[in-house]
Amino acid sequence: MTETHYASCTLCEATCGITVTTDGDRVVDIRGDENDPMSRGYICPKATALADLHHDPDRLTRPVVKRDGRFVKVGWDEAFDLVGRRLRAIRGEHGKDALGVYYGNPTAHNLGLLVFGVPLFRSLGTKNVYAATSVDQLPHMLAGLLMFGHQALLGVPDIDRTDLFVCLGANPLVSNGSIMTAPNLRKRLRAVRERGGRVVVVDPRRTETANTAEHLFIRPGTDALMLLSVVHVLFAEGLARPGRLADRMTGLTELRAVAEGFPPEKTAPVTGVAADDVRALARALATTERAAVYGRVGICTQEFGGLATWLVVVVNALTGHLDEPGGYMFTTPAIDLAPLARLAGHAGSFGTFRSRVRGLPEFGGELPVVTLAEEITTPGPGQVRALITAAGNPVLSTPNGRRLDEALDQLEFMVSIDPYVNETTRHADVILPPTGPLERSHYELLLALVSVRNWAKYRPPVFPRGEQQRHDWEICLELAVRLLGPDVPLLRAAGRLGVATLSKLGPEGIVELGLRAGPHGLLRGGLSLRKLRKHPHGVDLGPLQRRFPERLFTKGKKIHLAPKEYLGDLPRLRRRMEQWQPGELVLIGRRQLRSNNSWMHNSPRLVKGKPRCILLVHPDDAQRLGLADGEQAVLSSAVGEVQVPVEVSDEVMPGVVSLPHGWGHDRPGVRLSVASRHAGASINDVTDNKCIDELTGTAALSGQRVTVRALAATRS
Ligand SMILES: Nc1nc2c(c(=O)[nH]1)N[C@H]1C(S)=C(S)[C@@H](COP(=O)(O)OP(=O)(O)OC[C@H]3O[C@@H](n4cnc5c(=O)[nH]c(N)nc54)[C@H](O)[C@@H]3O)O[C@H]1N2
Ligand SMILES: Nc1nc2c(c(=O)[nH]1)N[C@H]1C(S)=C(S)[C@@H](COP(=O)(O)OP(=O)(O)OC[C@H]3O[C@@H](n4cnc5c(=O)[nH]c(N)nc54)[C@H](O)[C@@H]3O)O[C@H]1N2
Ligand code: SF4
Ligand SMILES: [Mo]
Repeated sequence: MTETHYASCTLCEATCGITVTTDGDRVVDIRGDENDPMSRGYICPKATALADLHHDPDRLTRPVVKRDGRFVKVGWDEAFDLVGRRLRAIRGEHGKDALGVYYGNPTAHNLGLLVFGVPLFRSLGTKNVYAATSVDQLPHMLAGLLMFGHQALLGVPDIDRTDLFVCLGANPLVSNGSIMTAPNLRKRLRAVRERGGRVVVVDPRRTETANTAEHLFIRPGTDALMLLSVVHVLFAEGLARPGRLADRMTGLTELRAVAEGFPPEKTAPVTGVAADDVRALARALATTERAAVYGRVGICTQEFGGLATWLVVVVNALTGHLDEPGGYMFTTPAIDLAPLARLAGHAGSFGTFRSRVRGLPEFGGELPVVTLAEEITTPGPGQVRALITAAGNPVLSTPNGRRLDEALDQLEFMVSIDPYVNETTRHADVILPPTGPLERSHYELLLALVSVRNWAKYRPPVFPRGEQQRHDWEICLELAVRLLGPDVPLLRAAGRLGVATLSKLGPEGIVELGLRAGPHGLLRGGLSLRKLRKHPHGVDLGPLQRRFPERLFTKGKKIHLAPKEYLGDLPRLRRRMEQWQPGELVLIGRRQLRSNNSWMHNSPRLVKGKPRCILLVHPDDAQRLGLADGEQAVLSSAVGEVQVPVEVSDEVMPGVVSLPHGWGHDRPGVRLSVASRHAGASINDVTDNKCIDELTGTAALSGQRVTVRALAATRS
């Protein structure tokens, strides 16, 4: 007999509502949930792949332990005993910093990892906590911290009400939006144009999004220069009008002074964006009542990611679009993590300590992952000797992945909380596999902070978890008990409840407490878990509201437009501008609709068809390098090289080549039977972990210098 369930696709930030039809323990069908107030029936091709994931014979459902180089199934107690014993011994002998942690992207989409995992990692007391943050959104969080006083204050473009959407370094038609939860962006962007508005995409590639919009090519890594020129024009032409919040803003004088040195005519040769286009953009932003500048991963993971991300906020503020409808706004989430985090002392921190080997700054209590490999391989006090990974695949997803791949082999012990034996977890001594997305309940804790409307959604599991399975939160709670004993902040935070009660409470209990304490909870008839259960499609809480100044966490509720950290980084940018040479060949990435970072290539329906790990090369460069369409080429850098097929395309600007990330599944020992037949090559075997945004320690994945040669030429 078939049954219908309402669930969420937790693969990306759009978090679309889905309707799952099951027959016993089988998924029969997955469709968009027409009644979800946010997604209204929209899904992308990845949602149906949740069925492949659920039924994937390669997915682990029981713990495995490595014996004589092979993984063998064991019971949970045996696995937990081993992990507890080994990690305690290593910590006992070498101190807390000897334990390292890396947690990855799916954490953000997993209630259990958020409320039990992250607090566990923080409670271990080690400096060596690493996350996907530093190959992703770290610069956005830094801007939140330095400008508004809280790392969780991330601005969201009010896309449904804007008349000018300027999109830098993002391709929402493929990524489905990031720090902008807005399912069906194709429809939402079409609506902007249909109401007479404009969409302008600034990107080194004419992306799928750019194809439906106005497009300006920009040379990778130069957004900060272009944005400074926008600021220059705003001041020079008397267009800087911050509006309602002007009285709260500090740093206007400093901004005017620094922007003076960056007129568009001076930056244009380096950025590739014509001075006239920059002037026109500045004027349009200043004169359009509802406009928003939005920047995403392309402006974060580059040499000047900190500066570029800061300047996006600055331009929104100077043109009066900060915290205004149709502009750059802030949410009112039903569970508001920002004040809770502040209570717990986690409003954010930057540079309070530095990494041991390279001296990179901590952010939010975590170190940049570009330095993890050397923290493992460099002897001395504080060396990482054991590693916990959770929901991460840093061998494929962080720069110089080969180096990390080798470093993992030197660990004394490694445990991974992950459903797959993949490029990273193959190094583990123990793998603890959690339940899958259809086997656990879900509440959108994080994405409600970055959504284009306010809403709340709770979804019970589609399938009950099997007797022999464990949820991520159960695994993390058990590890907390084994590693830390009952007297840990994680457990203390819940009062004197103790492990048994916490385990009974589970993520649901925590959601219930959070809802009641949240801004929608205290109202009469406010939100509770019971109410959310009665609305299985989710509850719409309306459009974004003005939140400033109340929402500011700075002293005196100020908005700091020119923090000294950014001003101090400007000489580095100026040097780069002055030393720039034409003729460099640089590498950028590319996301693909049927991929999800590195980990969904084991779904037959997502990988079928032509190979997709292909290098895009501009026709001028192809001619110069003697490359033809379909030929194999060698892409190389200072740290490594890969062999990839070439597609000659004027989609990329001259001097730029593009390769998608997340491929390279041919390493020995991975247990991904579908993915390894469509292996591709890993872009991060070529990216250098020494190329970083020096201000923030974020990986500069984009804009690294590379060389490309025809494979045939190599042979002859
Ligand atoms: N289908 C699919 N969806 C995904 C993912 C996936 O792997 N596949 N990953 C998810 C994750 S983890 C994230 S963080 C989001 C990211 O979401 P987006 O930020 O929308 O992701 P990208 O498609 O990588 O877009 C980055 C764009 O920046 C451009 N770019 C590169 N360098 C520069 C530069 O220096 N300046 C400018 N202006 N542009 C530059 C690239 O050409 C690219 O078009 O997507 C999420 N959604
Ligand atoms: N060159 C280049 N590199 C990039 C990027 C780029 O654009 N270019 N993008 C960067 C970005 S934005 C990101 S976010 C990172 C992603 O970096 P990571 O998060 O390290 O990598 P993912 O590929 O997302 O790997 C996710 C892992 O989590 C496991 N997993 C999936 N679901 C769950 C779950 O519910 N619980 C647990 N415990 N495990 C789960 C999967 O099996 C997989 O091992 O990659 C970054 N790397
Ligand atoms: S856009 Fe696709 S992957 Fe993202 S939540 Fe929706 S269905 Fe899932
Ligand atoms: Mo990401």
